[in-house]
Amino acid sequence: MERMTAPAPASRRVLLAAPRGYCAGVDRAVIAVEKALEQYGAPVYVRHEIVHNKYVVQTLQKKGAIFVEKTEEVPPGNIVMFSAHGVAPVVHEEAARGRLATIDATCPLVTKVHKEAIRYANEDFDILLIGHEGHEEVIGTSGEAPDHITIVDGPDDVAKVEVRDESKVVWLSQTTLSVDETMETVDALKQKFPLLVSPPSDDICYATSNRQAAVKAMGAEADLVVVVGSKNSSNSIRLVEVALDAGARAAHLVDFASEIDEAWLEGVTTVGLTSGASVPEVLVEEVLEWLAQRGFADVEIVKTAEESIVFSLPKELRRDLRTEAAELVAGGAEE
Ligand code: 0CG
Ligand code: SF4
Repeated sequence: MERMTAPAPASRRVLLAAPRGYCAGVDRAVIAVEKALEQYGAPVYVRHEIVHNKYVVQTLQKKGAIFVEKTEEVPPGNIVMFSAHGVAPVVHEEAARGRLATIDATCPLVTKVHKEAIRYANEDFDILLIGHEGHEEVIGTSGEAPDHITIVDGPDDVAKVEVRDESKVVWLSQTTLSVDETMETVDALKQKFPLLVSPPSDDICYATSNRQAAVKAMGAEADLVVVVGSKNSSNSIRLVEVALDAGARAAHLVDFASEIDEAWLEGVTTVGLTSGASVPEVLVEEVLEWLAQRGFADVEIVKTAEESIVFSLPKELRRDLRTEAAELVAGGAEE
């Protein structure tokens, strides 16, 4: 009898992007909340999600962090922490009015863009801030100089941009944009304003660019790219777009392994896997396990950069903020 052999299945593999996951700014911000909880006990109020990740937020909530959207929601005499995405100066004023002690967990690379905005506004430039309208970071940066800043939300927005003086225009950007799309926007702006000045250094941060470069390197080979990250995480969403632009047949953003649809694996032999800058590695490990259970146990690392940046913790964590907050309230009562 002739022996029938089924065709051997093409070998299934995972291409795992490196770098992926936590950047230095996220690591610092999350540790800052944990330290504040340790130092002062719960609750610690955090204005806005400390980073845009569901799991991180839920984990910190369980430890006693309370996330609020408005400074006014924090009762006087408490500590409020500002998220990694940064805040406008008006938010610092709100905190002072509300007699709150503050810990600023704004990423130093976002602060750098704030400083550039202040400097160009002082020189009376019109600032074209490339970024996503309504994103927390863009709200914070534009709040530094609202009269000088116009938000440009991608290349399609360029046609409607108007400036006071074409010889005094500079572009700046949100830190977590698509590198390629931002260059398209800049090219279109340069066509319109030939004297456009560029920022002194890249505003899109190292973590954003490195994660995009890694996913680009694997995109063409992947039948499916899974990006771990939350739906409100700008840098994570960009990884899905970059994967598709690089040639991936499909790409999806998931918070957890449980959100992966089995149907996505139909006809797939190569899965690309990465995660946004606000995503803890444990969530990637869960996806790797989920994939291994379905025959994707062979993991190859696609490494395009080495990262070693670490930021020191916010300086306020070295002060006694509980006493400071109590004094603010006592001072308020005497008035
Ligand atoms: O990518 P965005 O700016 O939306 O933020 P996320 O919290 O996801 O990660 C980096 C930071 C801060
Ligand atoms: Fe800072 Fe970049 Fe991380 Fe944002 S993504 S927190 S700018 S290092």
